[in-house]
Amino acid sequence: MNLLKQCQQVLEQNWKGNFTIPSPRLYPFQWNWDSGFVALGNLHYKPERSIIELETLFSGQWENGFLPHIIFHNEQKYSSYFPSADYWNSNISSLAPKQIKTSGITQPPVHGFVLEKIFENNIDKSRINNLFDKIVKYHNYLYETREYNNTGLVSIWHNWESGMDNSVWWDEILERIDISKLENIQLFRKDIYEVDESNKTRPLDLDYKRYLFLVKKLRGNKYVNVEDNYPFQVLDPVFNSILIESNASLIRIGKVLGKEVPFLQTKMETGIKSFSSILWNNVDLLYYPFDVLSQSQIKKHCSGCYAPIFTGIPSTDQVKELVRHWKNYNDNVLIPSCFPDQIGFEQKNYWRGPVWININWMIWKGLLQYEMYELAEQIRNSTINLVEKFGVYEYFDPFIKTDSKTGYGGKDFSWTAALIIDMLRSEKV
Ligand code: 2M8
Repeated sequence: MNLLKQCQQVLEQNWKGNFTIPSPRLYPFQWNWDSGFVALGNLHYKPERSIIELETLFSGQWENGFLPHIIFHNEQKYSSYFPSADYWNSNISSLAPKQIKTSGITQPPVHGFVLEKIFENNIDKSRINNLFDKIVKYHNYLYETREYNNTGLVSIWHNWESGMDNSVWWDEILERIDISKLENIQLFRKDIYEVDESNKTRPLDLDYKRYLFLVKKLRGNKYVNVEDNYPFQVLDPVFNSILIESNASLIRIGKVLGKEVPFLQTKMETGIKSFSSILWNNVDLLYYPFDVLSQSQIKKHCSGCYAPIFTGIPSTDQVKELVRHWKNYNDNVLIPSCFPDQIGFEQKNYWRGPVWININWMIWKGLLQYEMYELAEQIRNSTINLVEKFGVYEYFDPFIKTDSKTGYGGKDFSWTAALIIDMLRSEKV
């Protein structure tokens, strides 16, 4: 079967009537940024599903605009995921929807730029209008609740909010949580039974204990705020690049719909400046996350260092510097989640080394904006070849030349399928 058909089949199989699960059994509910990427893939062959995907996702939006990272549709039917809906206990907040259970943390806000793509496909204007309002409300929440010191940059409060769960970026912060002082956190992990070699490809129990410690703290505050000394407060360049990209889309859509969003415009302009002053490192010539508690950058070379390219934030000179970094390392062109010379790098372990399709898709898109067509095309081809050769996996070995198994994690992974469809269907420039 050709790759396009194979990817379409994955999206078909994971479609649940009004939303798409990321992967069977391993992730049996609706995930926030996954749904955005899936909507982009569906636009190429089932465009109606793209808008339904977002509408269903926003059925989980809270009254204050917050958009959870998991919406537990039909939670009684699926028990193959931990932490479960009951663990999150979103009902603890009066702001959470009554009809459906959700988590209490969010994920990178991809929905604005996805909506713009849907809009370009001429899908029902009143439905676009509705979604537009909901996404604006979500961005307002982010700036009103998460903005750091009027910088136009927002904080994430959990490593799961980054979407790059066990990235080496978060190691030091998580290690500050003294687990010997934790009361016994019970783990009912399910993920480890759903993937091969889980001891090498998924986070450890100890990691999960720390993740749940943070969840407990957040739950204690009904997920609405954090104390000043709450340990995980980070200005993540990936999350913030995506936020700014989505803002720009909302501003453009708003102009056509006759709905101006000056608040988002101002925040976006301020945020772009703060990328230079807070997240750019002038010595290493990379973007890094900023840890609010220690007031310092997290200086580790990861795929996220390049995310601002997606949003057109760096100057052309900065992009050239950025590109030089990863090309020095990798003749396969694709960007690994962590570079092999970094402390904590692990070849097979999730966000600690493997190649992920969504981040490479973002860089591909970004390079096109900078008219770096040749490199962009190399990324597109390498990404397509990788999936063609090894399958529609969740993540891939960064040493592509190894003979052994190269795709890891969930099989039939939706965003891999969706973004490959998008790459296959995009005209070569
Ligand atoms: C992974 O994260 C979830 C928690 O949200 C997990 O490990 O259980 C991440 O790769 C995240 O980015 C992704 O959205 C999610 C579903 O694909 O899986």
